[in-house]
Amino acid sequence: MIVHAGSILRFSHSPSLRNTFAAARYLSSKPVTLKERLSQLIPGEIETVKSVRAEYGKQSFGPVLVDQLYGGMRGLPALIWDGSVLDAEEGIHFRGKTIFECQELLPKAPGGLEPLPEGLFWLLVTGEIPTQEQVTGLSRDWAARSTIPEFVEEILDRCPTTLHPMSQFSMAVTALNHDSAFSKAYQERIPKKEYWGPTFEDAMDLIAKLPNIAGRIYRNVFGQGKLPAIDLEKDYSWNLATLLGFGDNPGFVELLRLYLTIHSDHEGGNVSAHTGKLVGSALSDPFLAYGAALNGLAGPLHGLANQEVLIWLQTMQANLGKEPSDEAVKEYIWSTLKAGQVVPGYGHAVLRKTDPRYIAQRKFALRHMPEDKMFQLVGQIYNLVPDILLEAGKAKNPWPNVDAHSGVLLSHYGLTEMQYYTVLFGVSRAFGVAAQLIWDRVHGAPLERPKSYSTKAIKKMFANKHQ
Ligand code: FAM
Repeated sequence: MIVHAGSILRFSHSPSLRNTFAAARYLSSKPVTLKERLSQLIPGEIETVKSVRAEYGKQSFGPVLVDQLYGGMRGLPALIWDGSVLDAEEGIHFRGKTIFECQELLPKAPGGLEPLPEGLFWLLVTGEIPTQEQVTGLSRDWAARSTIPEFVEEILDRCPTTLHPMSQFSMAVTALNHDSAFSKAYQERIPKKEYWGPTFEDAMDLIAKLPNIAGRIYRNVFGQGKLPAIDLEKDYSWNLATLLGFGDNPGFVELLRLYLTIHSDHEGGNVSAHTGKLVGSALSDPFLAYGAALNGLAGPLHGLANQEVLIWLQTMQANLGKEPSDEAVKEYIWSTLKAGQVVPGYGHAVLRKTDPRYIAQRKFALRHMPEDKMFQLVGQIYNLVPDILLEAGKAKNPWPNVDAHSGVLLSHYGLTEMQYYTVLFGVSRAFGVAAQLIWDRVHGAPLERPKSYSTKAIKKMFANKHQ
């Protein structure tokens, strides 16, 4: 039996027919593409949201405290984000799956051990683990869409090498809006229920074009010669590694697969993800929305922390030598705190345990570079920082986050230009933001518009209430 995707499209919200579909997927001569699978899932998901809103729409999450308005909205329930949920103790779950489950379940490259980020994107969009064939199809689709317009190349080529790579990155991504399918379709007044289609195309184009942008920035800024062409038969990470000049190093390519998978999404409230969603809610296309998200990722308390960690570690090594004693390292950590600075790579607004993204990278390092002195220093610091942060008494979470580790792995393979590290974070974070932008258009998510208050209004509101 050969069942074509299109023929069962209309019935896919019925569970029994979904099973029929699942079987058909394997019997069909052509694997179902991500867009076909998405269109099968949409009717059921729209019904689910309708029924959740009908049943629980008037339920309360509890009080909103004045402190939350002043305190960066910590813990304030405010957003829907389907791709991932962050548990304070267990860390990120992508569509219910931990990083370690993803490492086990997602398809790998031939001979590789790390998951292909293509598979993670499929999981973020559909909630399903794709087949190897589907992931290969996605690699090919992205490679075919990867060319960037000449004028974007020129914008990048004209940037001074002193302009931070993240500024160049956000500029180039924003400029991709020139060819936005959503923007064009909106001007042509397509009906609202069809918005998701061109948004999907833009999301796919966005992800596909990031390697050529990121590669060009790297080569322009750090003088590494001409950009090679994308290979249509290779996976996304191999191509990105090749554009950066590291494609012939299998260890680096594997690292990139892991890196792009674990940095992709961290639920909706972090600065980059929320910015993407917020800007997208104005019906700005995915390029404009993600350009804005990148500007948030470029802040030192968010994605730039990976650059900050390496600067901090290198300064420590320059001052204390390559194998400093615990006492010397402790003193260095205290001197950072006493100077009024944060210890980069430690602490988190939501997490209260060691970030599993840190653990995944540590396991990778133990397999590939146990003798690396900088890796050993990262391990030594891990044994010292938490007690010091607890003693200092301010940070709610004394444990390391993802950024405490990533730079050391990249620099081990020779990617030592730390000002560049957040660009790689930005390539990965596009996966999570893009997946949510698609679903926001499916559900017709409205313009975000929370209420703000002045301090005067707050004083007036509560002046006579608690006396
Ligand atoms: N070193 C020193 N002080 C710290 C600290 C750290 N690593 N983490 C938190 N604190 C301080 C914080 O600055 C604040 O001090 P003030 O009251 O004087 O403002 C206090 O402890 C309470 O902060 P918190 O409630 O524990 O954390 P926040 O939710 O306000 O902030 C972070 C969370 C991530 C911004 C903060 O932990 C931090 O600055 N860490 C270092 C920078 C970093 O690694 N960022 C990357 C985060 C990462 F997950 C990502 O987004 N990529």
